[in-house]
Amino acid sequence: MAGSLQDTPSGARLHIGVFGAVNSGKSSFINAFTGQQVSIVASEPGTTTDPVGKAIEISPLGACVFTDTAGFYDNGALAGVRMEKTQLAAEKSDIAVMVVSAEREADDPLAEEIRLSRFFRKKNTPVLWVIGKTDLPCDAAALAARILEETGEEPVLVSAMTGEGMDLVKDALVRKMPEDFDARQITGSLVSKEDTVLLVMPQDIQAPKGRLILPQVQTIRELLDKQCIVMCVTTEQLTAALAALKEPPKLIVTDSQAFRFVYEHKPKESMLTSFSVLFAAYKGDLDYYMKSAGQIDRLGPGSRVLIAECCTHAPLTEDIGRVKIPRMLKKRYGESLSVTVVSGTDFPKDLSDYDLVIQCGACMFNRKYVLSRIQAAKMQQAPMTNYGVAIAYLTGILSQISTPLDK
Ligand SMILES: Nc1nc2c(ncn2[C@@H]2O[C@H](COP(=O)(O)OP(=O)(O)OP(=O)(O)O)[C@@H](O)[C@H]2O)c(=O)[nH]1
Ligand code: SF4
Ligand SMILES: [Mg+2]
Repeated sequence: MAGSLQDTPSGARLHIGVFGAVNSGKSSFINAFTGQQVSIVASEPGTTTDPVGKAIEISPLGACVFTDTAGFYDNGALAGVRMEKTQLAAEKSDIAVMVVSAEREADDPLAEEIRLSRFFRKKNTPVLWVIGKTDLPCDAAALAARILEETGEEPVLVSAMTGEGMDLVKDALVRKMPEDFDARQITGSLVSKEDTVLLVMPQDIQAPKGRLILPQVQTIRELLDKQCIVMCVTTEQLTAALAALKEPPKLIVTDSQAFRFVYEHKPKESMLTSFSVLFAAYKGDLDYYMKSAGQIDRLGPGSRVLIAECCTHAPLTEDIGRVKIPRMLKKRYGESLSVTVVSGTDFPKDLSDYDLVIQCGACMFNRKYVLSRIQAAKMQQAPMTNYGVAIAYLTGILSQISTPLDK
């Protein structure tokens, strides 16, 4: 999802996925709740075929993405493919809204709804049950009682047609909002108010002309919000910047490429970390990534490594995942070490074919989605690290890095 510099990046927004049977009124619900025409509505079942995401600001929830999905109980030829995409949207959701039409009978087993809600429970994803189309002459109260009995959750009764109940949905979503959602910080407790932070940001081909890359922008913004004193330099200006400061900076954050140089030139009082390690902690499970990085030493000729990208971006010539990391690993263990690259939905369910999984930086994705991949790896006891941590480990600098886990 391309956004302007003014937008909150998609990965930092609250992802609200809307799920339910075909024709249950999911698209109408999103349109009515957001007050916008996000999705096409039709009486034909199976109208929404691909997940549709809409970035929107909703007070007091803040920056959200609503994702409309293809419904369950679709008998069409493409139902399997559609359900896989719906499942992927489920993995990304911070909160799930389960829409059930009031037209459903109270003794309907709601099989798919219950199955998906169990999946959400396992992931600790809050589910808000919504009974829609309550303007129709149906026994919504009996259906609500049945859902409560089955799930322990009290559904909110709404009508997209009249707008009834939408305020209750908003209140319920605020209550369901994961407690730590806004509290997560990129720099954690490494710095606080009035600390000086020096950012070393070599401007290479990753950054389009006139722009900064997203992790740099997000870090600067967070440090300003924390009322830190922020100074940004390219590698060449590091020494001059340090000389201009009365005292050494509390923290230096550098691009991984310049880590060795910065490490050798920094004042000993300053903590040092890298953008990629900060983001590994912000977006994933740094502890597991760091432990799994040790697996790199246990690889050998013939080992199998999976590079898992989240999206299908156009690869750069010096692509970290496709070029740099495979080159570093093969230099160590020879050409017989095999590297498989998968993107997006191709992430394999069975990881037993691989000795190590290396996850991308997930710049376009939210924490929930990355954690769902880490969870899958942990359940199979598959070591999983990420680009930033793997590079820091391979270049021997991981042990010298300050991380938000240190405190
Ligand atoms: N009376 C009434 N009809 C509704 C309401 N919400 C949706 N509908 C109707 O139900 C039908 C299906 O609505 P959609 O919003 O397209 O349902 P959906 O769940 O997105 O359907 P798929 O994308 O096909 O899975 C349409 O004919 C809507 O007009 C409502 O609150 N009241
Ligand atoms: S780091 Fe991952 S999400 Fe970001 S562009 Fe690369 S593959 Fe896509
Ligand atoms: Mg729809």
